[in-house]
Amino acid sequence: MAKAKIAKGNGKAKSSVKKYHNYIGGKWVGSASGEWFDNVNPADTGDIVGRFPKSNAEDVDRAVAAARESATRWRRTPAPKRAELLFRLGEILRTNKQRYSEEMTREMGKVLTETGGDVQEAIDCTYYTAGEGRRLHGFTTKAEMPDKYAMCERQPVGLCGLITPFNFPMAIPSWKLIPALVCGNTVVIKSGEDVPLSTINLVKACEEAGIPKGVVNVVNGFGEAGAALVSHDDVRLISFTGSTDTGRKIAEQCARDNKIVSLEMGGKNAIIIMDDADIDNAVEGSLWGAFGTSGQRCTASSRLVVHKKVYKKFVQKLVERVMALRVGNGLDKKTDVGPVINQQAMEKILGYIEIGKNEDKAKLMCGGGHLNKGKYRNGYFIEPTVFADAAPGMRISQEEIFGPVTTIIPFSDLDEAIEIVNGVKYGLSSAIYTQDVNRAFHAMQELYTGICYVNSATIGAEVHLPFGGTKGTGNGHREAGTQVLDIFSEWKAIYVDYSGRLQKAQIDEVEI
Ligand code: UN1
Repeated sequence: MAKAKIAKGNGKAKSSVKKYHNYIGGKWVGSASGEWFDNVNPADTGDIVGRFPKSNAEDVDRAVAAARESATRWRRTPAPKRAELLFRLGEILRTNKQRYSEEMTREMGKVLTETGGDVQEAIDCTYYTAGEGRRLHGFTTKAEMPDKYAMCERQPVGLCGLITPFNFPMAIPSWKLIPALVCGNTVVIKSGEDVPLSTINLVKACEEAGIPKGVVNVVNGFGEAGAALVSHDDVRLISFTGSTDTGRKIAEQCARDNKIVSLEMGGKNAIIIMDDADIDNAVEGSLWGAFGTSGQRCTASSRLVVHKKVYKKFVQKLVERVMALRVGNGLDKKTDVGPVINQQAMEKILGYIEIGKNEDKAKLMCGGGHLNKGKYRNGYFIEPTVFADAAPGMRISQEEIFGPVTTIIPFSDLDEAIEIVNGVKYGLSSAIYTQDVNRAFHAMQELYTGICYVNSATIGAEVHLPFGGTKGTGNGHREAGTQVLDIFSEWKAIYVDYSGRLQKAQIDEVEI
């Protein structure tokens, strides 16, 4: 996934711009350095959404100290009681869904229906995961010695550092925060620098729900704050979603410090369209999978692998639909595709379009341009772009672009298609359109990804199923579902000997 590295802002900020704060130990505070950064609307860079504290290691230190201080009380709060507060949080999120969605579109760019979906995903995650407060099942088993009891239970891992990206500004923080809390951990969140307001909205809701001071802390800022969190001695776990480059550095640091680390990084997801597919349905799915969120999803359908027998028809229908997409400000109800997140992302995406045209020499079917005139002049807009006749090894077929660009690759036999889909360094999501149950099951078995869809695009994961990928996408963990509990809790095996004497497992003979 692409990750912003530069501060947004065009110097037009006025003193009337609203200031937001870090949340540390239950207090809303500025940064230790007194510095601020602007959160700019990517559809209109003259619109400053808010001003946020630019935090450094000192702010992180204070947030970690607050999280440490509240750890024992929170850990000892019974899990069903922790969950009650989370259910209350779910209610607050539901009540404010509209406002959160509008503010999210303003800071992030994606269209209102999608930011509504983002907030809804946070609501779903909160209700679903809060339910775990009354489960968090352990198990009992039989001990090998008489008069001895054996059982296993989950315990919190401790202090968690959560580092979140820009593309799902409330959903992804909730995927990390809610399970961390239900398991009894305290947290410090480093918000995504392009979308800090949605994290602040989530955390204000936590405050309103009555989650005790110090349990949830937020520092806003850039890589400096993130790096300080990752290397802090009192942080036990880092959960990160973002670019593969940053993820690798985090993993290296965590390995040196022996911290638990969960990573969710890039994707180069593909849809297979078989010759027996319902072509209109496959076109709809491809359009949504490739251009929803302006292609800025880890799960975006950035490759369409199409059977030669239906290739011409599919390409023609898809291109027709792509050319009709309306690009614009996500707050405008008529917009289909919003801007990309910032200047750096835009340059990277336009760079890949150049690679597609020149180095790779794929066929540009539509789009390819930077929209920078008229209503587009103050935003980061790119025309929805389709490349066809691409080879599987081309850079545009292999590397994550994270923008409104998709690449069509022809094939002639299902196993060849599966090889193409699996032939990248990532393994997040895959899909197949076919009416043939045998082909569908063969693909479900052979596609080596963490998520797989049949007759649907590569996006649209639901919160009660595990989310994550194979190979370069992650490091073996899964968020969401009940599987996420394995990130935020550790198993404790407990033996109770009620024989009243020393019994040596593996050594004493037991009379039968
Ligand atoms: C992402 O792709 O970065 O599956 C997260 C989906 C969303 C989450 C996507 N529920 O499309």
